[in-house]
Amino acid sequence: MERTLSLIKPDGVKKHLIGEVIRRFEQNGITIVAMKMIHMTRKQAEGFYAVHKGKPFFDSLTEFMTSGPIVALVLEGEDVIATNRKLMGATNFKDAEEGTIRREFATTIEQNVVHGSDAPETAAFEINYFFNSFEIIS
Ligand code: IDP
Ligand code: MG
Repeated sequence: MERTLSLIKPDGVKKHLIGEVIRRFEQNGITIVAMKMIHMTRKQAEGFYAVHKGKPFFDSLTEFMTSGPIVALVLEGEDVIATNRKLMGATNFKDAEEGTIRREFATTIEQNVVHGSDAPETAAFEINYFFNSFEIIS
């Protein structure tokens, strides 16, 4: 069993895609073990995306991620990190496979509806960033 962090980004929440995204997780055998809605501060967004500090899109990305509420979820399942990334599709929706969340709903490379951890180490850091142990169902 593996866990990963998913975020429904401000564009996804604004477009009323919370249910659609969660439906895709559940229909693909993924179990939700934690969930909350939050509106991040700039500091919180900068800390979350610290690996991207210095990149040309960093300021715009952290501004976007604080432009409205997000939904944070901890997903659990076998190979859930890879399964979630597959359901999300490529970062740039134009490169994303047909039928993926980003291909269907993203509007720009930045406003791509969902975040998903990309490896076990980043999943551990990112889950911890949003949830304490009492908030995750075991
Ligand atoms: P990922 O979300 O598919 O893991 P990352 O490379 O980790 O992609 O980038 C994090 C987020 O930063 C992306 O989801 C997207 O919102 C934004 N982003 C990535 N590359 C660009 C870019 O070239 N221009 C604008 N925004 C970008
Ligand atoms: Mg990433």
